[in-house]
Amino acid sequence: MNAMDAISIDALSARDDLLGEEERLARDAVRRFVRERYLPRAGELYEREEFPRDLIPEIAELGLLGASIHGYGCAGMGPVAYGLILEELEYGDSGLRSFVSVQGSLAMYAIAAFGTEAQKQKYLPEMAKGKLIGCFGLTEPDSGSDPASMQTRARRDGDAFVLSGTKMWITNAPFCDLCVVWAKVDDGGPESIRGFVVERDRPGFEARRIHGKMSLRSSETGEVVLEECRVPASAMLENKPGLGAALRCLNEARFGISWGAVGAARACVECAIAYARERTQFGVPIAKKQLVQEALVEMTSELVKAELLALHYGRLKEKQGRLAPEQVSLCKRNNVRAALEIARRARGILGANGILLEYPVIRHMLNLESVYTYEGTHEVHTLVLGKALTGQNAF
Ligand code: TGC
Ligand code: FAD
Repeated sequence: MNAMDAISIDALSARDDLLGEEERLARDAVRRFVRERYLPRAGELYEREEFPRDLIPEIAELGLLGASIHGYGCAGMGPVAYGLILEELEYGDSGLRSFVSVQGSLAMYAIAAFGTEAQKQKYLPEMAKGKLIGCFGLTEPDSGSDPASMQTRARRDGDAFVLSGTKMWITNAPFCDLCVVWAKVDDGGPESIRGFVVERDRPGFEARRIHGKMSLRSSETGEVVLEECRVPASAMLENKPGLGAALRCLNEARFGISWGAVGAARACVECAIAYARERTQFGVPIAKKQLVQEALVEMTSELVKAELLALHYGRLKEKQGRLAPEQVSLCKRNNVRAALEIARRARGILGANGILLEYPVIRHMLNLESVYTYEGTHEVHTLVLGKALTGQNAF
């Protein structure tokens, strides 16, 4: 085949044929934004550990904040359109997608699904406009995969609650306006867990930036310290007490991550193919070598499978209104692992150039290490599925 005749990944997967017009339009708008506004700065932002806060108004203008929520100024997109926009954002960088996931699928979703009408009216329209930024505080220094062991407490005191505890690894915390904090009420156990919308200017609330991450560097991560932080009783969400509500928010975000990972993987495959066609060794482009072709074919097959898996579950979610948690686990686990392996193989194909920020591959590879861990580690999702298949709890 002449090099000019090469088939594109899109032509191979033919996924576009399965998308509706509106889904393609939403995808294309975000694709343009990411390529024109984010990618030219991606390496520099990564190097400087900086999230581009100046882009928030444009992200909001595109309708990407709380995009799958209906009403309250949100775009009300279907699951597939929502997935596609996250895929395009993560083609840019996992940190860009994380910002949107945490704002929409975690903080806004928690308020939309479990908030009082007054909380929804107060927060959601401003969050959709990007005027208020939210974060989601579940993880703690001693409580990661096992959030039921959280130590954060909300003590009832008249018509207020007093929150004490530390939340760790909280995306968007350094510049948040509010945090959805999950806490055990009074002396209760996991069955007493409630969500609280805590505004940043409450005395006793502090968000400290975590520096020195070698992954997801262009996402700002922080520690949220609550020291006798008093909030009105009206800050409490109306969730059924227990861990289930927080996990329902995670289902939304995990679904989006399954799509996002595909975007990161696609950026890596495209880069590896282009590089292999250009890079000459032993007198010919390395693309002429069978081992390189085998790697590119494996990467592309895994990418197309991941794309189609996300689309399948997206259509199912559209039809049924929800997915079973095990289906979300299967999709997140498969797609993130596939993306990480694709990124590692792409890194190899680029040789020494593969470690330069000039190419997107090392950035994606390092980012995906976080994606593998957050929103339920790969092992947690293995155990969720293992339990579902065998009926045996192996946590
Ligand atoms: P378990 O006893 O199994 O369940 C407690 C209650 O929750 C219900 N439930 C779920 N509900 C909805 N969706 C799910 N996925 C659910 N899983 C369980 C369950 O039915 C039960 O309800 P009820 O009414 O009977 O009380 O809970 P467990 O304590 O044994 O834990 C289960 C486990 C380990 C799977 C769960 O704790 C878990 O998923 N751990 C991982 C923690 C995690 O993912 N943390 C993520 C933090 S946020 C984040 O990482 C953001 S990064 C975002 C970004 O930057 O993009
Ligand atoms: P641990 O739970 O300590 O796990 C360590 C290792 O042990 C892992 O390999 C794990 O799979 C394994 N392990 C644990 N339990 C078992 C078991 N039963 N069987 C077998 N293996 C097991 N959290 C939030 O609440 N909000 C956020 O916005 C947020 N953003 C994040 C952003 C970044 C960049 C990162 C890295 C994390 C973020 N997190 C956030 C936290 C994330 O959800 C946790 O890191 C994750 O849940 C894992 O917890 P841990 O890091 O404490 O690991």
